[in-house]
Amino acid sequence: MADLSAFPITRKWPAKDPSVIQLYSLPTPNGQKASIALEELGLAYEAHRVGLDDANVKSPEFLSLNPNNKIPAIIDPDGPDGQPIGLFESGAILIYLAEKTGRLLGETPADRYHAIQWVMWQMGGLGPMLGQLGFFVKFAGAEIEDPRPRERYINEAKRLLKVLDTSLEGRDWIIGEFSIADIAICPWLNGLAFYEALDLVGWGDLKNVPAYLERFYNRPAAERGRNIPPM
Ligand SMILES: N[C@@H](CCC(=O)N[C@@H](CS)C(=O)NCC(=O)O)C(=O)O
Repeated sequence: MADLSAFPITRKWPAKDPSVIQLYSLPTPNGQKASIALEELGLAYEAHRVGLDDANVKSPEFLSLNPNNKIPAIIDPDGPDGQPIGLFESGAILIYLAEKTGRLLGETPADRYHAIQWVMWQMGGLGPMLGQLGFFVKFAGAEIEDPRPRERYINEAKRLLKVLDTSLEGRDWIIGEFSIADIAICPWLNGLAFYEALDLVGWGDLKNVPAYLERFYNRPAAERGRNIPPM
């Protein structure tokens, strides 16, 4: 039986079965990436609900696994060399799970780099920009009178969506075949409806992105993973 007692997070969120991957998350766009990847890959795991309030993400136990106080994070009891490994940052988690199973990173070495390239595009561009858009359009930022931050993030979201739309021309998935890049990108596209920002970013004018998103959540694993752990 795996021993996870070296990970203080397991004191606040005890593992029922320490031999499987432990997921600490919430089904936000970043959280969904980890749960959907685990579902797609058919890996055994246990999901622990971590609220975004200080009592959870800023608890000493959570910070012991992710000093950056953000979900998702995982512990794999069967990491490299059979030793347990803890990981945070959804992009790193996606690459780790894909490499662990040898799946969802393309068939060829070139495809592998293309998948990683689009994961980086999502991590450095789409995610942060849409996150800021949500803040300035739907949350606290909506009260800020200066229109410039709101406009800036709306324009940047439009630009990124156009990049994606053009790159999807003639293909079902962003590198051709389904990969972790799609798992990184689609939960963020899905967040636009929650932010009530679809019209603002010109969703209706996009040729390929809306069908891409629908195709993604039509996958049974994506449909399951989008609600794990329950909000
Ligand atoms: N770059 C990080 C971002 C994760 C992130 O922003 N998580 C949010 C929820 S979607 C969070 O935990 N926020 C809590 C906080 O900032 O205190 C990743 O991709 O894992």
